[in-house]
Amino acid sequence: MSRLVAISNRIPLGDSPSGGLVVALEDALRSSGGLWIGFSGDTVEDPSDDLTYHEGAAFGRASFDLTPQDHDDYYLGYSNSVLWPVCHGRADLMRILPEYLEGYRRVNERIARLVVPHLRPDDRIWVQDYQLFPLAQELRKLGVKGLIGHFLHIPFPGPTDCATLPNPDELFEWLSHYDLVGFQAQRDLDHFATSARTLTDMEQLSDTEFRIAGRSIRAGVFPIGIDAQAFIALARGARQEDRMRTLTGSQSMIGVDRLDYSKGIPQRFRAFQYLLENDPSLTEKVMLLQIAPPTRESVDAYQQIREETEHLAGRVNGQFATVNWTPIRFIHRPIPRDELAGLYRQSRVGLVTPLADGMNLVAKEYVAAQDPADPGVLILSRFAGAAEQMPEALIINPHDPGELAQAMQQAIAMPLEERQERHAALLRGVVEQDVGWWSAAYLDALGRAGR
Ligand code: ADQ
Repeated sequence: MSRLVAISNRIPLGDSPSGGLVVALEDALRSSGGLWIGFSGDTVEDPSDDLTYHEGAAFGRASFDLTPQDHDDYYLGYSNSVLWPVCHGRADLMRILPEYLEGYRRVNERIARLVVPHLRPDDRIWVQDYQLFPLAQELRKLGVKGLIGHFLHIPFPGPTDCATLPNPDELFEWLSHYDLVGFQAQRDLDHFATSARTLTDMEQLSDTEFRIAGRSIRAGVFPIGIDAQAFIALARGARQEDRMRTLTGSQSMIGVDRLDYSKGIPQRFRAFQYLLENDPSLTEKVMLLQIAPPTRESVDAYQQIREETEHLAGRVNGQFATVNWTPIRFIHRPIPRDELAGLYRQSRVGLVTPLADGMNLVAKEYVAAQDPADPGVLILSRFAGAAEQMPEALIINPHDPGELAQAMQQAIAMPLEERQERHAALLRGVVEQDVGWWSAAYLDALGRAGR
């Protein structure tokens, strides 16, 4: 089998806890003696003009540094102040500066130059996510002829959102240089087709074949999964000491998210407030544990979401707390994965209420962590890619506090038998369509997409 080369914005070095993507790529890379290339996380004024190799993994790892200017323009700028808000339906939060797009192009071009000397002619190249849309075009310019695929972890914008980008044509030009473009959900493939048709002279050849800018590409839906067996084992082995049940008779609900405006945390808090206002019998009986480590804090919109959520949690607690009871517990730190698995398992309700989300792995982790004999209930936003695969969850519109509050009430009161039935169906999907299934399905399609 030809070698797999994965290229992503960040490469995990050291022994930071592995998330789903890391596990997925590691598996796929190990089996093909592959190479993973990405940004080291270090910014330096004068970065090396070659990759740095790192020992200690079952596959090759090579990293590059960025200058502080590149990091500002490419990462914080175009990637996270333009593409991220647009892809998550928040064009109002976009900040367009000319140097952002220039920096984005410049860094992608530089990554291509760094990578090319390390490639072999029959490598399969798998580019990850929105930070690297232009990479295939840059690699092609340098003569790379082999298979190049892209996988987008976040939603693809529809035509109205796409049109708010400073350069919608260029986005499709970038994508046209890939052999295969993979999306999380059918919704994203549909958006891609509609946006390309609306904004370019794209020709659709079949459900999954397109001609853009004179080039043929394939596109497909490959919903990402988690390492389900590993997570089940982690949750089973979690310490039984049940901190959340120290509150006698209480039912606990859990939310775990990066503190991002796409995750619907304020909407979740407002729905909880609505629930407590309308059902006084829940006083001292129910609590919401929200774990949300801050990210991208130097981007204004992230400072605002942090202030908004802290303010709301304070208000709800001020309104309802008693000397024995704090309705919302808000933790701003990452939690070790074994502890996280245990907390999921102890929570009667899993709250996954994003306003927009590529997939949302927390929904799958929550299901995998449950005790099948006495499982909790997943409340899932219709705007998470996961909703397409998980219809047995309580599917809600996160914008409607009344609907969400009602789902919370239904989840808390749900009889054991119904909880077991819903959970069994959800667990089957999470186990069958796990992260290994995802990468195998994608790489199989990439292999067949050769020109
Ligand atoms: P994210 O937006 O980061 O990922 P998500 O899929 O929920 O969203 O993954 C978050 C991961 O971080 C989960 O594994 C979760 O357990 C972990 N995590 C979050 N908060 C944590 C905390 N406090 N402590 C420890 N771990 C924590 C992007 C897209 C998603 C898509 C993934 C993968 O936005 O839609 O599902 O990529 O493709």
